[in-house]
Amino acid sequence: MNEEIRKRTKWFMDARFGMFIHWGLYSIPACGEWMMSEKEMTTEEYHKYFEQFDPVDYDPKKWVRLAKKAGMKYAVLTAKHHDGFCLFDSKLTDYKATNTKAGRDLVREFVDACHEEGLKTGLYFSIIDWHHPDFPKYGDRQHPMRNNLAYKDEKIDFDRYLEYMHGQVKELVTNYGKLDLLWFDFSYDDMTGEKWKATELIKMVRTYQPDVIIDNRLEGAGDNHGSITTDEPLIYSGDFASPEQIIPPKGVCDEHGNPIPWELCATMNNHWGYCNFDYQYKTPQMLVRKLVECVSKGGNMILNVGPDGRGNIPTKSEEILTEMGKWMDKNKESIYGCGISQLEKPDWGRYTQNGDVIYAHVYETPLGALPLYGIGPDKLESVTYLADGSEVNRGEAWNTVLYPDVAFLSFGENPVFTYPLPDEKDTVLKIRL
Ligand code: H79
Repeated sequence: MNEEIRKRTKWFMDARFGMFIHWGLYSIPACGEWMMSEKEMTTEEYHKYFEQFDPVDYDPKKWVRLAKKAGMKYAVLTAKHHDGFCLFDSKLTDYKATNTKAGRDLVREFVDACHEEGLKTGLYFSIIDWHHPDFPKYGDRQHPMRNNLAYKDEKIDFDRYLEYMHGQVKELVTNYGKLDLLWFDFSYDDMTGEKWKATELIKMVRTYQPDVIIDNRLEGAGDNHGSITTDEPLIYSGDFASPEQIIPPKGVCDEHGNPIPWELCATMNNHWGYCNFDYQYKTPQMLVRKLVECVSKGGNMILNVGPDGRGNIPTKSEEILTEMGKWMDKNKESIYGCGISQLEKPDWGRYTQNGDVIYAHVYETPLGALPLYGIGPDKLESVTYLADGSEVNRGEAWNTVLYPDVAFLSFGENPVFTYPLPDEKDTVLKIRL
């Protein structure tokens, strides 16, 4: 990984946990952000949501405070998703929040809220646009009009689209103060890299926001992370890989096998945009474990919420974030600034590590003493429960012939480590060597 990327991404790698916010016109029909494409709707049909859009409860401070409560360090809002509707006051289109009942620039309020509350600020921007007349339609993989013969022989001027798209990105990077993160979405098939005039785009972005960190989707597509994994990343390679709804089994490495920054983006249920029939929420415990898994593999997790059309984050999402926050309150030290451990993954859970300090995330109650694989009994300096700082009993060093590299911990009477392990409260041990 080049030094520039390492420097830029320092805060991001330390932060580890962020909030993704998918919000737009699609929040009104409430069946996910791909609705326009899935239902193959024309812009005219979709326009009714533009007319209805009236987010009377929009208060981004509430969102940002909830993110903080959950232990998240950054937030990323969809300034524009694939449907082309802009939450910001773009001078290049009328298709924007300013012209709805909202009557104002909703991105500005979000950015201001992040800045005020001290959260790193990110904007998501779709490089795909299903509203713009010069974006490819018939035959395009995902365009709502992909099957509409009326567009079969339509002439478009893609350069005009690129000028529009670049112009909007320029608005975002010049009108809202310092941005910490830009999340472009997404390249596919041969629509990648220079098809988007990505070199020119990134040069422009870096002129105004030299330190902003950028995802890899102007180049990377699907399983292909792009040139970010090579010694000579292209200018538009981005700063981090962005696996979607999958934790890479071994994290993400460059071509030499060295870890590079990455961020899992994941939903709490099965949709990004608000969906009023999707109750398949992951539990807070599962999501905490996924966060720990990301950290233990050198990555971040950006967890999504999909506020409804009025601007409210669903109660269920709020509950989950609150529960995760309770865990984070006690155990955040094992997340922030932490990463891959020098020790192999133990059977009973996971290790994260920060310098010399190892954090043992214990998911399974041991049968008797807990074996700390990879730590010789004489190497162990101290072990405490991260949640309350109390000391964990050192077990007897036993069977040092068979297990020379395993220190054993006995939990016996310590009430923090109850049996069985309480749900939603995975125990973290802080180990100094
Ligand atoms: O913004 C979120 C998604 O809308 C976007 N990226 C995240 C961050 C995304 N775009 N495409 N994909 C994710 C992958 C494509 C999934 C698809 Fe489908 C499968 C498109 C059509 C079939 C999912 C299922 C969306 C519609 C049906």
